[in-house]
Amino acid sequence: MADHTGDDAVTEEDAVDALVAAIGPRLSAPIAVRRDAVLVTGPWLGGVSSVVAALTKRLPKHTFIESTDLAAGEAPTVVVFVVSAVATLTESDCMLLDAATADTDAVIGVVSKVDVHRGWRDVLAANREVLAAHAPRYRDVPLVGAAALPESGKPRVDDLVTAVRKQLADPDLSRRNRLRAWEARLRTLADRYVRDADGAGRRARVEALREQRSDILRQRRLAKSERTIALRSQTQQARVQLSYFARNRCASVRSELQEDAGSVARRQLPAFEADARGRIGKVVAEVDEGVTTHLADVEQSLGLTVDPPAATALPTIEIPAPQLKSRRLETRLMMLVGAGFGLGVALTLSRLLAGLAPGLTVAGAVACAAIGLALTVWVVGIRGLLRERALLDRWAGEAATQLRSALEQLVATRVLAAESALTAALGEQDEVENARVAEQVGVIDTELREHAVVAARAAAVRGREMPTLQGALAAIRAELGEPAEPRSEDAPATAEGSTDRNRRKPVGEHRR
Ligand SMILES: Nc1nc2c(ncn2[C@@H]2O[C@H](COP(=O)(O)OP(=O)(O)OP(=O)(O)O)[C@@H](O)[C@H]2O)c(=O)[nH]1
Ligand SMILES: [Mg+2]
Repeated sequence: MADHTGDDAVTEEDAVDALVAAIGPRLSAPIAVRRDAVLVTGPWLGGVSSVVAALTKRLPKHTFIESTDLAAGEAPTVVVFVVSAVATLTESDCMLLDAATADTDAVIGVVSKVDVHRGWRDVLAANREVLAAHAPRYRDVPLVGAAALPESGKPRVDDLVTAVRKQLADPDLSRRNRLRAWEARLRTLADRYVRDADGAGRRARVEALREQRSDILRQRRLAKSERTIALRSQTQQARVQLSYFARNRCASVRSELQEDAGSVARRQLPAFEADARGRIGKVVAEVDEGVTTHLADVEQSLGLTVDPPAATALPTIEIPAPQLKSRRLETRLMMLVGAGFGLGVALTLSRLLAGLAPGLTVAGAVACAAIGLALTVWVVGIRGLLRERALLDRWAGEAATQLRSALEQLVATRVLAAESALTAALGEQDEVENARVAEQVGVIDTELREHAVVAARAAAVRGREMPTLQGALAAIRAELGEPAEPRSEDAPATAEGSTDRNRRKPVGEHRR
């Protein structure tokens, strides 16, 4: 730089550093390294390269570079921002300008290609308004028109050269640039404190955790009631189906036995009872087995394992043997009636025979008596058999009734036992599930508490560091001649603090 020595610049920068250090001794200095060069930059196709070429030609003692020549962490001494005169500045152009001038206070705005755009003065005036509205620091930025590479004639860059010379000759340049670099640095720090305390990412995570937590608890409650209902309805259904099965088997054994009793022959009479008892025993075993199978299915469908019930003796049907040979009085009466009937038949026959063949009296009488006797024996026998069949029929009916009540009791007892065993197993499984869910919720709660602690810590850091930062920023702005407008971070700082407190509270509330 022609107009001041490097030593001067260092002294001025030190003075600025001392000013900030007086307010915040622990504030870390800007990291940007000042490069003795003029940065020419601007939006795409604005005419940057042409301006660099023209300026290099006109001011050969100075270095003019494009943004690609600038290493990371380097800051130029002056920024020349070139936009075409074809249109006014857009919001994205302003953002590009902000980025280029973050650490450099000296800025010159150039409206290029003025040789072809006749209305460039209007564009320039409009740009001035846009810049002033964008940020106070651009209010007094020098704006010039230029044609670095006109379609015809000589380049028109005199105004630009004058403006660049003036900026480079400004004795205050180093100080202003250092102040601007400090401002950028402090703003970054303040933004970081606000961002940390605000913690958008953390807040999203906390939201997600809360949702997950209530999901887990809700699902647990739902699963529990679903399983209880399933158990109740399945056992209820088992009770109904098994009772129906038992009654059905009873009814069919009753009709079988009664059918047999109705057609039993005299020879089979003694075996009937034993046979019937055998069949009844089989039905009891069959129903018992049916109950076992059905209950095992219920267990399986509920996904529960239950210890098999202690083997209990099958119910026995206690019914006295049928009274087949007892009623003597009735037998005697039957004999008497039968004898009368036989005698009657014998007498009628002998009369008839005497009328037809009078010669055969003796032989006829003997034959008639024999026929009468045979009829008597037959009638008495048939009557006895019918009576015994009726007895057996009644006996079978009673036995079936007893069987039915015994089976109903069997079903009721076994289903009840199974229900209580299943309920107990369900209770155990619930315990295990509860423990698992409690562990999951515990992990979530721990993370929520950690987030709350981190948020509180970040808010505390912001609360502690912000006043110093803002004091330093205000001092720097005053030095740069800018209004000390209240920064947008101030307002949310306290509001956020209280929000954080409110947010933390439910973590404890949720813990049950
Ligand atoms: N009429 C006229 N055209 C110009 C002028 N300056 C540059 N141009 C034209 O504008 C176009 C872009 O010029 P550059 O200097 O390459 O612009 P740049 O901003 O470096 O472009 P990129 O690096 O491609 O973004 C070229 O076609 C130039 O001929 C000027 O003063 N007048
Ligand atoms: Mg270029």
